[in-house]
Amino acid sequence: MKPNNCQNQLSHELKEKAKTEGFSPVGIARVPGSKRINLRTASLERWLNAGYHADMNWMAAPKRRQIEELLEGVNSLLAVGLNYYTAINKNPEALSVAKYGWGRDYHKVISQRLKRVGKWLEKQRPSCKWKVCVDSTPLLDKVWAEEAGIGWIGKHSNLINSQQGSWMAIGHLLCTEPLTPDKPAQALCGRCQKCMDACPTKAITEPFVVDARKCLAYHTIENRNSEIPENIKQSLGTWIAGCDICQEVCPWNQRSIPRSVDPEIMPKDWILNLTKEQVLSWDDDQWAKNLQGSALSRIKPWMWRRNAKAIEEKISDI
Ligand code: B12
Ligand code: SF4
Ligand code: SF4
Repeated sequence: MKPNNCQNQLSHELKEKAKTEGFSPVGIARVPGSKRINLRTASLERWLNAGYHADMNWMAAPKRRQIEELLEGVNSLLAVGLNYYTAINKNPEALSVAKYGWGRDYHKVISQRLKRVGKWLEKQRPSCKWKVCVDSTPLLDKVWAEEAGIGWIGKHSNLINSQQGSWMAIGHLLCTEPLTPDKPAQALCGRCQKCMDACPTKAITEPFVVDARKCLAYHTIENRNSEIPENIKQSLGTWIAGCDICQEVCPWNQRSIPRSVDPEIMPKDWILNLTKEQVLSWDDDQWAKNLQGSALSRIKPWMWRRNAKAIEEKISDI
């Protein structure tokens, strides 16, 4: 059905509203979306069959393949990026914490702001139902963000925007209102494969496919075993929480990309100056204080200590 002027106007205003909440880029997709959605959903199936999800069994939830299961009557979605790239560097002597975790928990930031956008939409269209999805909701975040045109999925499997690079967290506002879609994004990696070459464990087994069993981010954030596997320890370097290597080398992140000045994105001091001694000596109460309101709270105090010990063992082996 052809979008009418009223629908175009509402779609435009909705995106403007999202921008006033600090989101950039923003875009809209229609459900069920293009054929690409089916292709990417089949890729999820292939990824699961290969066992690349490691112990993340929640990745197999059937809802992840069916957006309609998340909101009855869903017609459209607004996809938003939250830029977490700042002008600040960590202390070069400190342990490395992935940038997504430096500021206030992005789940909280995106969700609070998208809820305001949802309430605004409901005011314009009182019969409209909506739902906010950030990361932990079983939705293929990057796939729908690509469909809404806010970036393409790079060979490291993260979403890249041509103006902003890939340092962004993603959120979605699903709604029952028919909105005017943006054009899906086109992939711009070309022949580059810097991320694949730079990955210390060769976790990017083929373009666009990450085997979590080899990924430092998986082992430092999600792995709940008491020991980090030996082959991973050898490649940890100073990464204690997450890993940014494949994004650090990406040419789209080398350009002059916008730096966030959002107070909620600004890094906490302890994260920029973290030492092994601190990680090992802080008790659970101290960790609880540090991790309050942080996405890094997914990493439990015992995991921080386990990760630090794995780094320590590696360094003492040299
Ligand atoms: C599981 C998960 C992980 C796992 C597995 C990673 C992975 N690549 O799947 C682990 C713990 C390792 C992880 C790590 C990280 N994660 Co994570 N993670 C997720 C989660 C919950 C699901 C991702 C998923 O669906 N994986 C399943 C596989 C099948 O999907 P995929 O690798 O994305 O594969 C897709 C593409 O490869 C594509 N595809 C397949 N074939 C082809 C072919 C072509 C030509 C193209 C173009 C694409 C394509 O289709 C596949 C199916 O969707 C999402 C949130 C969400 N709800 O979606 C966040 C999410 C992807 N993570 C995020 C972040 C920030 C990270 C880290 C950067 C954190 C860090 N610094 O340590 C790392 C990055 C590691 C990496 N290189 O991927 C952000 C990414 C933001 C962005 N700009 O893209 C997300 C979107 C959370 C959010 N809402 O902001 N993560
Ligand atoms: S996050 Fe690190 S370990 Fe995982 S794919 Fe990227 S470079 Fe490899
Ligand atoms: S490093 Fe190269 S191949 Fe990898 S995501 Fe960036 S542009 Fe694409």
